[in-house]
Order: sequence, then structure tokens, then C-alpha cells
Amino acid sequence: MMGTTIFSKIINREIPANIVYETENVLAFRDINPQAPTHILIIPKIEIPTVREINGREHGLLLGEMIDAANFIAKEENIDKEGFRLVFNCGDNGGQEVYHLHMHLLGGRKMNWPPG
Ligand code: DGP
Repeated sequence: MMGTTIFSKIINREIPANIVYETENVLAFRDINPQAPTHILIIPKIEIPTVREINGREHGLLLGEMIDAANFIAKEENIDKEGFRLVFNCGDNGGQEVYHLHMHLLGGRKMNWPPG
């Protein structure tokens, strides 16, 4: 089904979001519930529910664009030099809440390991 998650509504400008980056294929906006001083979600505009539906042959360029976005935004946010974390949550055990693929960009503080 198309347009099934809140992120589709953000892509279609049906609900507001603090958008920080956009290309033909990728959108990035601030997380509504930030877990770090910088917490941005980087999403593909096409609907892919989880990383389980990703394969390198079909989606390699798109994933590369998402990493490009992360590096660009990290510079803009001035967190590129000190470092940052990129996270894909997948499925129930992964802690995924929104079933539209998204990569979390977290920075501006020291991250803990292992994650909770
Ligand atoms: P995950 O647990 O990996 O599926 O992360 C989903 C994230 O999406 C979570 O950190 C909160 C964020 N989020 C959920 N709904 C909205 C929304 O309507 N707007 C924004 N900006 N973020 C949202």
C-alpha cells in the first residue's frame, strides 16, 4: 500500500516537518523526539518499509545518496569532525516504530555503546 506512514505525509507536505535537506530521491528532517542535540531522519522518497527489503543491486545508489546526505548534513550541523552515529532500526526487536525506511543521524554528544 502506498502512502501508509506518517513519513509519506511529510514527503507530500500534508503534515509539517523541519526539513533540512532534500533531493529528487531523499528527504531529511529533524526527529520530533530528539535523542541527541542533532537528531535527523534521512529517508528515501520511495516507500521501502524496512532494511529487510533492501538489496545492494537495486538500492545501492539510493543508500549511497542517503550517506551523502548524512555527510552533508553533519557538516552543516558542525558535527562532522567530532563524529556522529547512523542507525537503522529494523522490525520489533530493532525498535522500529515507523515502517518507512529511515536512517537516524545522531550527534552533538558522546554516544554510548552498547545501545540500550
Ligand atoms: P524508529 O523507532 O527507528 O522507527 O524511529 C522513528 C522516529 O520517527 C522516532 O525517533 C520519532 C520520529 N517521528 C515519528 N513521527 C514523527 C513525525 O510526525 N515527525 C517527525 N519529525 N518525526 C517523527
